[in-house]
Amino acid sequence: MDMNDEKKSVNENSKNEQLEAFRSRDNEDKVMTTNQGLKISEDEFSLKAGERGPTLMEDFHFREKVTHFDHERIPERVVHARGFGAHGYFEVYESMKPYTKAKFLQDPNVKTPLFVRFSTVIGSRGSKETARDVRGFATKFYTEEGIYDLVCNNMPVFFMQDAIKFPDFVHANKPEPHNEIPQATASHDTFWDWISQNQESAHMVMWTMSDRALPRSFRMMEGFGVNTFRFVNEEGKGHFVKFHWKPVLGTHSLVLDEAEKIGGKDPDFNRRDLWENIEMGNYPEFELGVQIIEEKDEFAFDFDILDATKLWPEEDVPVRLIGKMTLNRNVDNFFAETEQVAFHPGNVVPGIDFSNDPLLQGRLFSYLDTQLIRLGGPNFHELPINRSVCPFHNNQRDGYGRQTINVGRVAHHRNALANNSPYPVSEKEGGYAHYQEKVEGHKIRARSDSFKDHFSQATLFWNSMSEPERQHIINAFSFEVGKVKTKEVKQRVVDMFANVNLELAKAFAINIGCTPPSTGSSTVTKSSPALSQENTPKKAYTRKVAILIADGFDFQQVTEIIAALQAEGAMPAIVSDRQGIINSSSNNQLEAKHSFITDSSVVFDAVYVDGGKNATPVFQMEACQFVKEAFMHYKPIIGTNEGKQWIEKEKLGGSLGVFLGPEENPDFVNQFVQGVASHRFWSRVII
Ligand code: HDD
Repeated sequence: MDMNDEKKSVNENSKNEQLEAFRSRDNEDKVMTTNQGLKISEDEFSLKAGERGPTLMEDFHFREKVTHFDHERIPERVVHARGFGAHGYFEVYESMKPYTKAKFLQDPNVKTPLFVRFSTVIGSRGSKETARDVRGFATKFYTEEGIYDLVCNNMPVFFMQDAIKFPDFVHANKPEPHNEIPQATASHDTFWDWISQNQESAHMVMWTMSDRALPRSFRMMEGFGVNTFRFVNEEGKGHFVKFHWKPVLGTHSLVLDEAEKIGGKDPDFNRRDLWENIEMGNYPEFELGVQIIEEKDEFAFDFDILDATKLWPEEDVPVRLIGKMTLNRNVDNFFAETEQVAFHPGNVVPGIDFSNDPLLQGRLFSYLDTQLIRLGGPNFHELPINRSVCPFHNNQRDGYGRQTINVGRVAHHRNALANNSPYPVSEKEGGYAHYQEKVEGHKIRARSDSFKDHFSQATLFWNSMSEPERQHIINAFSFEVGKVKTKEVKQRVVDMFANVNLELAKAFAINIGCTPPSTGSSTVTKSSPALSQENTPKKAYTRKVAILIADGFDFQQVTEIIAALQAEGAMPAIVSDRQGIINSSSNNQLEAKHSFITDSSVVFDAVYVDGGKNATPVFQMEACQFVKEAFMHYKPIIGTNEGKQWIEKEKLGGSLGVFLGPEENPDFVNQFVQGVASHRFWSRVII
């Protein structure tokens, strides 16, 4: 049979339709059975020898039930254990034919289904989501030519240049092996010992000490393919390419104190945000960007384009936006989809190929290998979430958990018994052909001199930061390295980062009791505005605003402000000293779904306090605390009626981003809504 006979076109719904065949929703009104289909008469008492006697071995139902339970867990991912996934689709804006023959990048009318898993890296499966960490951003495209995995992080560089160092780095970063402390953080001796012995990590450490490591939402992070890949077009011409995801909502972060508190209040903060927004129809969107370098320009830069500790400054190599992904469907079952999904940077389609980046080369081994232990054998491609939507045929057989029943006696290539099927096809007919790059050299364990500048781009990153971003980096070093117990390690970190920027190293050295360095080596003055989050899009859309009201609140004023926020797509949430109905002074009612007991200001982006004529002293105290905390986190605040008086009593009136009215300022609602859209007032003086 010709392969083309069974080629189906892929559309937005192809994956969903395929998954439907595996969904089970038929438990309702059904008799309980064993896994063998036997009807069960009793599910609460095990079979015993006498009412007070021992349980009998022959109780097959008990054994089946408990055995299944005993085996419910699989090993968590060795890195990126905690993650959260969603389904969606991708559309290309215009054909990328000049650069790549990948089919899903040709036709703007085609919607390619996909699945994304966002993750933290170091924490275990149950760890808090707001830890200072890199975030994973892995996308599985179900294309008509097979699966394409784009396995990204939210930072564009990596800790090392060669994958052989990855196990050492992860061992140093994970909780220390003797006592498994600390969880989900790099703030300990082994991590900083490794960093200070591996100076190629300097650039990536600058990113992890920056606001990028504390994303406000998975919906508000960039994604970067990090490694250099290759586009190959129909003519066989190659171009180097780096991939980017740009969130339509812009790139936004939490502040450190907020992130730490949320870690306790709501360890699921990021997944809850993604889940709820998809449920509400606020579908997250990310544009796919590519940076392209011609092969003739491989050596035209002052860094090696195969070095994963280097980015390609966007001002030098512009990011071209070539398409958009929309996430529009939550999973039905976390384990079946998010936990069992298996990514692999080696899952490519014709038109996408690799470079000789030594980090990428190592990744191409690790991902398939890790799935074998994690998912228990070689048949994980048959799991519904991992199945390609285009047909797959080969002579691979058997193994744990095999589901396909391959009919017939032939499982070998080349055969005459089955008309030499399945058979390979030429490149012209869609067969994947590796890019024919000419390589030669001696077998050596060495690294090119072009990989040896470890600090210039770390300084470029520092130079590109706004003043508040720099202060956050100093705070982060002071916190993370401050937790290190070994003095020599701390001092080595200080001395290492003096090579990035002397003022930075001096500032955190003082905070952590080290000797401030007197010399630094960086002469780099270049900056890249694209690296600062100050220059990212900002919107009020989906920002959460706490509305603090007590009994006797001003219904007309409160509903006017709620309507103004909703008009911009912000999400007001009523908070009071109790959940339930709150009565206004005019006997109208609003329902509080949040209380001071269940929530605090850290899980909101802005605060409105109206108060209420019947507010108790305890309400006033709680509301003031709520507002003060939001104030400390530079958030927009608005006050009316009693709320306004409390804000003034706390001496917060007149501060930047605090809006009181209507008497003092008739335009205060409008200004507050604009404030919600600008997110934080960094120039506010915090007393
Ligand atoms: Fe990796 C998982 C991203 C370097 C080895 N990696 C993993 C995931 C992401 C990344 C997003 C989670 C996928 C998921 O949600 O299931 N990794 C990256 C990026 C890197 C990188 C952007 C730098 C360019 N990784 C890297 C190296 C190695 C690995 C150098 C090994 C030599 N990564 C793995 C792994 C994981 C993994 C052990 C753990 C779970 C999994 O693969 O499926 O194979």
